[in-house]
Amino acid sequence: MKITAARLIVCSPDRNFVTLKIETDSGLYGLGDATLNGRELAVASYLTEHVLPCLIGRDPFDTEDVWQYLYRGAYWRRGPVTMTAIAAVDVALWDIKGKALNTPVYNLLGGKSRGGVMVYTHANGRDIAEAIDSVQQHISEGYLAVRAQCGVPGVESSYGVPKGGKPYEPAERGLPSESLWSTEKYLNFVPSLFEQVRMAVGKDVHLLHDVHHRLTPIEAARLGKSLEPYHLFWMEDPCPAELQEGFELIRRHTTTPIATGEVFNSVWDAHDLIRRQWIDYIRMTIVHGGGITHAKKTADFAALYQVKTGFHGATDLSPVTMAAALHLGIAIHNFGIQEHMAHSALTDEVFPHQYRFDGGYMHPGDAPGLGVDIDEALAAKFPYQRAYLPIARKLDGTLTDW
Ligand code: KDG
Ligand code: MG
Repeated sequence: MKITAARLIVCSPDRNFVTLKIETDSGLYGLGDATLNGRELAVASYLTEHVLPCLIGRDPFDTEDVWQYLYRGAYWRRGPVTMTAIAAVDVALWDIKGKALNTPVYNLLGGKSRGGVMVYTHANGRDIAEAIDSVQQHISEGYLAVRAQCGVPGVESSYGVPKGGKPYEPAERGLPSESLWSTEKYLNFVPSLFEQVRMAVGKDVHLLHDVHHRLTPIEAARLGKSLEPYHLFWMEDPCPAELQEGFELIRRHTTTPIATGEVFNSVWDAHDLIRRQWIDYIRMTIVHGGGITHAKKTADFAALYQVKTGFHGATDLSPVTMAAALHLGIAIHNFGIQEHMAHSALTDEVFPHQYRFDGGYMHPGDAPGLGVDIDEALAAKFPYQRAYLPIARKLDGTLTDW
């Protein structure tokens, strides 16, 4: 089989997505997600100008060789733009491979290690009462694990809390908005949030929380310690992770499990975090971390150190990435949990898919390949619109991590 064509579909059904379609001389095609929130066209250009012309004539079964060709062969390597572009190609090739062999992708990755993929979803509220309602609502929908975020008194527009009654969506059209941040107010508030949520929902529900890179290691250590009585499933991205050894300090002080890595793009970003066992869950996602080929290797490396996966799954990762994550998640032994922030009904219509939610677990479905398609005619009705993630400043105006 040979690749005959490769092109991008850029659309915005409620939010921007960049999708790669690779066609072959057999008539089969595969889809890959190339969405990098707020920097979509950089990846589109990298693919169109530099990658797609090199794919024509290659055998889509050669996922390892194509991956090395795009990674080592470029000389310039790593970084979110490059690794998202490589991921799009890699995932599309796995999709073709599954279709050609008439089997779901999970069968090519080891088969099923479990009956379903446990997912967590997002609960949020402007105050604690609303946050508790939201957690309970998701429990009644069948979720076994829920991430709780809440407005912090005295802090305008806290991370993860929707504005104006709309579902929470991180990227906004127009230029980047600015939000204000106070570490002191946050650290004083969050333990009371989880004290009340835990009291309301009992011991069995898995509760998670995303700090979104906003603390220093010693502040994160204090937070982790103060949350210990409420037995969180994890404390996510407690601080920016460029300084991997910062996590050693957090670890020394708290038994609250730690997850990080949604902004990572290769195993080298997490190398020390994993081999020193400074984290419990690695969140690097398939779309930003070089595709199924590299995510599988990263998961296997993490397995040696009893680190599990907890792949990023926000709405800026398209249904193609969600499907890929479910195929990999059901296959690997050290799967931990999968994030599931549901896409809008319109996004789901543009990307018809086989995966489904049932009683707290998701299943990738048994269709050959990934089990996701794109309705190109519908996608064309929703053209790309520039959008950005917000930025954050401390109360004195200093730019800080959003
Ligand atoms: O594009 C950024 C979002 O994906 C991110 O803010 C969401 O932190 C996030 C999460 O855990 O889902
Ligand atoms: Mg996060």
